[in-house]
Amino acid sequence: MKKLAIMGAMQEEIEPLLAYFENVKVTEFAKNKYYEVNYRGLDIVIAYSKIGKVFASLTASTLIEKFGCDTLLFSGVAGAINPELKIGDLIIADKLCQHDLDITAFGHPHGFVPEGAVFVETSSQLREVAKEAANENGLKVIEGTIATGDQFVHSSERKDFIESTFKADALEMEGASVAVVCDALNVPFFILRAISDSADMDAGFDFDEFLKSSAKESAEYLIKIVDKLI
Ligand code: 3QA
Repeated sequence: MKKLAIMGAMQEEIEPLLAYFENVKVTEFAKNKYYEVNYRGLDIVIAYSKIGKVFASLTASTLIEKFGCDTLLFSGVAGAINPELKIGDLIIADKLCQHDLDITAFGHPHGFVPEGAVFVETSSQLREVAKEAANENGLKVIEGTIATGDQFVHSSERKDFIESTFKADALEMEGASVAVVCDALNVPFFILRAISDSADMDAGFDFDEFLKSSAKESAEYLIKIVDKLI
């Protein structure tokens, strides 16, 4: 690994990282800010994309193609589907899908378009390092499927659809698009999230309440993983 990308979607998701690293150099590009640091000899570029798949794809592509990052780690929050996941719990994606990608009118499964795939897998090496870091620090992490779509899910109907269609454990709005970009550009990546809500009726309320604390859980664990990668 020569240069590491760390991304989030919202400012709150990368704030704890920017607070942790020192001597941050800011570069503006494509209406966004990129934060470059050197941490224990490793060059790292940090950015938040703004919400949703389009912005996340732009940022992931920029981190790789413009800044030359060759590994990408995502840190942020997610809505829980798997009832084992409570607010503050950590999930690392083994694979991701786009729950709102729908050309079923032509007989294709949900989440599929020609020459694509329903699921994109994350790097098993990075997952192994993440699991070691979790063990060493006494953290419980669930490994599972994350479903991504351009919707803040706050109803049991939508949640049940995503659960039954993709067997997803958690949902959010960026992971799968980052996965598609990294997979296409051959960059090993992982998607880490801490639960902020349960994507149900109370989701809006819970999200506002737990965004900061859950984003911090995710970021603190991510730093432990980075320490192991160095
Ligand atoms: C939600 C953030 C988006 O980047 C996806 C949080 C947590 N719970 C979710 C849920 N459904 C979908 N995604 C999530 N992130 C953006 S809306 C709030 C914006 O506040 C993961 C996620 N239930 C803006 C203040 O006006």
